[in-house]
Amino acid sequence: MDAVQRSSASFGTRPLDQCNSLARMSDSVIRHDWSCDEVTAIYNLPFMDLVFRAQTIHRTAFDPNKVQFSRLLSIKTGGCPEDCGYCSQSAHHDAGLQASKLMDPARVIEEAKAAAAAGATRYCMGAAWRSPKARDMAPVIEMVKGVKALGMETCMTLGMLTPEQAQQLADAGLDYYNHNIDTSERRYGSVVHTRTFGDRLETLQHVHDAGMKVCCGGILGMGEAPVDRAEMLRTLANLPEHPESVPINMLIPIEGTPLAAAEPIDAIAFVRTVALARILMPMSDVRLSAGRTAMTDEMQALCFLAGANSIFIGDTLLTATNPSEDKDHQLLQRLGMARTEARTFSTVV
Ligand code: SAM
Ligand code: DTB
Ligand code: SF4
Repeated sequence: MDAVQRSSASFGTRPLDQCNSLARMSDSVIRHDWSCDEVTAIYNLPFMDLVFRAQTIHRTAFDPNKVQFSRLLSIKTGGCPEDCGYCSQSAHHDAGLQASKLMDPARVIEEAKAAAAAGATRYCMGAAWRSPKARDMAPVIEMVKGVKALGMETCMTLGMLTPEQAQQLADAGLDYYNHNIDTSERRYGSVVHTRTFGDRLETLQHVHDAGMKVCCGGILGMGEAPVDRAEMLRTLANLPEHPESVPINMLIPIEGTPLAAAEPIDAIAFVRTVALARILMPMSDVRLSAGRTAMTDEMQALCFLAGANSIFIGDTLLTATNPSEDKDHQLLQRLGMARTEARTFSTVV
């Protein structure tokens, strides 16, 4: 997708040319050659200029009053051999979590039906694995096929994949694979010690080569510097194709994990990072992911203004809490926003 810009597509219910007369298509040129200085300068723009620029770009590709709903399910919880410093599910930390076996596919499909009824258009299934074992592939493939048959988009996050596993999942019809880089390359080794930043990029390549859409983002509030946020997004924007989906998580501090006492990120810095994601990756879904329970309505509204266009709904993420459907409904109503129907990618010229 090194094409330059979208011309006459429509998203949601409104044709682009009606979305906003302020939209300047020249701002939404797709680039893969950002320098560190350029992205840092954007991140540090006066806040009003930054958010205006992000919102202007946002309106060239998306209906600004729509938000896409995804729903998460932990299909295999806890006991993970990786040591990610933020995660409740690592066997290296004691977060008091009960480890479970892989769920039965029939149960997963029942849960997905309830999510569809609540308005979710994408169903994301997560497993606490370093990578799936050969014996895991048949049940996860059954889950993909069953959830797809409900008419939902499917997403999985199962850890590292071989090219063969990625192809098996793609052949089963998996739409998205989530695999986050989580922070900048220079900081990665201080957050995770059991794999490298390069390992993450390798799986992303396998996912892309197998023809699936890439969902890749990170976590803010792990004690990183602004340059780490900018560099994380620069890595994603400079991939040969932008990830179709970019989740921006705010760290949920979990007792028993090494990052339990991390200094919370300033809300304005968080919004700056969302805006930067929107500016660098104009056509990607930018998902306001984990951590919404700790955000005010006003902070979430600023994130939407800065270009976030997707959220997780339902009161649980994988193991942590998320705002209730009622609370989200009230927020979107106050903002005059509505959920999107299934996402349609327009042809890029
Ligand atoms: N094991 C798989 C993996 O690591 O790719 C999938 C599950 S993992 C829980 C998915 C993502 O959730 C992580 O990459 C991280 O971005 C996010 N995450 C995990 N714990 C979090 C926390 N406490 N706060 C915010 N985000 C978190
Ligand atoms: C992502 O970036 N965020 C989601 C999804 N991808 C898999 C996961 C958030 C997990 C939050 C912590 C928990 O629920 O344990
Ligand atoms: Fe395992 Fe994923 Fe948690 Fe890391 S983030 S410990 S890989 S479940």
